[in-house]
Amino acid sequence: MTLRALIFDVDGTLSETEEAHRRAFNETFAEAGMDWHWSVEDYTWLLKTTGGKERMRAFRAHNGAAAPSDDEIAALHTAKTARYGALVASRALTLRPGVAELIAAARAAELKVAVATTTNRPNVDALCRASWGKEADEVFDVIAAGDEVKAKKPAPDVFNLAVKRLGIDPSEAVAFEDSRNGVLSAQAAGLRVIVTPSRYTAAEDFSLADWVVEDLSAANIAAVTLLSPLIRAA
Ligand code: XBP
Ligand code: MG
Repeated sequence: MTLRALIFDVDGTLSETEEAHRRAFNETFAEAGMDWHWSVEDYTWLLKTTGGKERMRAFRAHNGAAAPSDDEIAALHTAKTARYGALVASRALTLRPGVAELIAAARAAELKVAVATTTNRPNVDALCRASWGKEADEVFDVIAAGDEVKAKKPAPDVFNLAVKRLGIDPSEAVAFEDSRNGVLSAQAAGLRVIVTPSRYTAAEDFSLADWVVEDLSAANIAAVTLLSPLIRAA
């Protein structure tokens, strides 16, 4: 098997974005005059539902309420995306350790780099502009994001789409994730997965992951690379 591509999740993997998402949701709810406010505790369980619109629908169901309607949720989500984009543009976030270096090293080694994320494409664009000073399609060869697929993680659809756009076999790529839903999604698409747990996912069960490392710093990547043949032979 030849390694030809690295496929990255965005939220929690490239950057600790979820507090910015939570703030954008809460500011949007306040602006709309709603009594919704998501605490860190609320958001920890709400994150198990991937996708912003899906998450709002999950909260509506939790409240046993009929409002807001799906159309209102779609409009709230558009407003939330604008707020999140402005937050990211104000340089509220940084990339996690080793991310920029790993992507640069992959490019230098002529590996393809891709994104497979639940978040919407404008959020990927905003993070790339703020973190790399470049458009997302200059940083990544392939981007599969948000509503491009019908079923979000843990369904394999978004990783399947990234693999298809890369024109490779899933055995030729490795996925990088921070959540259990992401691991299930990548593995269902036939990918091996390296997990870097994030602030909101640290307590999740990663026993199914191929590797778990604290972050993507060079020492951790070197250890994964060095030890993988041994692990496989065992
Ligand atoms: C993280 C998510 C996203 C964001 C919100 O998924 O679940 O839904 O919290 O993004 P991943 P949107 O780590 O796979 O990117 O509001 O744009 O849906
Ligand atoms: Mg994630």
